[in-house]
Amino acid sequence: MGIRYEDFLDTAYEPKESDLVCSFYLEPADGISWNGAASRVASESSNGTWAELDVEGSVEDLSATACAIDEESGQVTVAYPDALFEPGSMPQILSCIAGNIMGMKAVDRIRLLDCKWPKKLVESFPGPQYGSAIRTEILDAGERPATATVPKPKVGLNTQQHATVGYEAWTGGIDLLKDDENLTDQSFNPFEDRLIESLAQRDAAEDETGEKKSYLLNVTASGNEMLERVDMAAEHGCEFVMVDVVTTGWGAVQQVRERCERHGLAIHAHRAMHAAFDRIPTHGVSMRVIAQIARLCGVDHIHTGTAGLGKLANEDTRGINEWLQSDCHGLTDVLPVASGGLHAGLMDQLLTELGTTIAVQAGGGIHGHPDGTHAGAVAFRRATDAAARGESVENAASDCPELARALEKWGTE
Ligand code: CAP
Ligand code: MG
Repeated sequence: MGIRYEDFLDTAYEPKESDLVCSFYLEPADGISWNGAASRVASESSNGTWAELDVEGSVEDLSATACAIDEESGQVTVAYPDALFEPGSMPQILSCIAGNIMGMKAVDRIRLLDCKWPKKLVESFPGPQYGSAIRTEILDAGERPATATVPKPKVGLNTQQHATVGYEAWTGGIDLLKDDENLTDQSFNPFEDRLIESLAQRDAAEDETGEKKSYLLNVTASGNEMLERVDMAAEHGCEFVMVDVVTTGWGAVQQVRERCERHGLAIHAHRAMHAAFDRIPTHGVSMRVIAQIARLCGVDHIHTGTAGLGKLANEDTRGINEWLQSDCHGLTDVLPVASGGLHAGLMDQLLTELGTTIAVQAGGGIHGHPDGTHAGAVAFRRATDAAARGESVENAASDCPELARALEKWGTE
C-alpha cells in the first residue's frame, strides 16, 4: 500500500467524536494549490512525509484528514484519529499538531487557531485542581475579581524590600503578591529567603486585615530544582506556585501539576514568551490554543490579556476567557488573569469587557502611585470592588482619596 499526500485529503470526511479536530489558517506557497497545502499539513502532522511510501498493514488508521478548506478565510480543518496521540502527553500532541508543519515550505504562513478536544484525550489530563474556585477556596474574594500585584522594579529589590512591598500591598487590600516572571533565585533575592520573609509579612497582613492573603511564588527552574521549590513552597505554608509555563515547557508543567496535587497547591501560569508563538496573527499558535493546553495540563490561573487595554498586544481576550470557563468534558475551569499596564482607572472598562470571574494584576499601576504602594493598593482594590458592582471609578473616587490621586495621575484610559 502506498501513502501519498493526496491520501490525507477528503473533504467528504465527517470528523468522528473521538477525533482531535484542529482549525488552521494557511497561506499556500507560490505554486501550491489549496488541496496540496492542506493535504501536506495533514500528512506531515500525522504519519506522512514528502516521499511516497510503501508500507504493510493499515497505517492509514493513524493518518489525519484535511476535511474542510475555506479558501476565502484561509481556514483548513484537519481531523486527527485519537490513536495518533499518547494519552496525557502534551509534548507528544504538540509535536504532531504544532510541530514540523510550522516550518513547511509548502505554506508561507500557518497558524493553529483552535482545537476541539475529544473526551478520551481530555480525560487523560488532570485539568486544574481549583480554577476560579480559588476565589473562595483559598481567598476570601467571593464573586469579585481576585487582585494581585507584582513588585516593581521586577528584579533588583532585595528580599526585605520585596517582602515589605508585599506587606504594603496586602494591607492596602490586595489578595495576592506575585513574583515577576524573571525573578527566581538570584543572589540579590534568594528563593527560600524570599519565601520565608514574604510569608511572614503575609501572616502579619492577614492578622491586620482579617482577610485571607496569599503569594504567587515563582518556582520556575530547570529539572528537579523546580519540584524541590514546589515542595519548599508547601512546607512553608504557601498555597500557590507560579510557573513560567511557555519558557519552562509543557512536560515540566505537567510534572509540577502532579507534585502540586500532592500538596494541594494551586498553579498560577505566567505566559512570558507566548507572543513568540501568537503575536503574528497569520502564523504560529494562537493564545486560545496555548490557554487550552494550559487548562488540560492543569494550571489554575493563566494570563490571557487585557481586552486591548494596558501596555501589551492582545488576541481576543474575551473569547479565550469564555473558552477557559466553558465546559470541556467536565474539566475544571481556569481563572483568567488580566495584567500588563493596568491601573485603577481602567477597572470599570476592563470588567465591562471581561466580567468579574477573573484576577486583575497591576505592578506599575500600584507601586507607581504618587503616594506609594499602600495607597496604590487601596486605590486598585477600591476601583476593582466598585467596578465589580457596576459603579464607575470616578464615582468610587469621591470617598477614596487614594483612588482620586490615582485617577489624577493616570486618568481612565
Ligand atoms: C505586569 C507584568 C506582567 C505582564 C505579563 C510585567 O506589570 O508583571 O509580566 O503583565 O503580560 O512585567 O509587564 P505591570 P501578560 O502591571 O507593571 O504592567 O499578562 O499579557 O502575559
Ligand atoms: Mg511581569
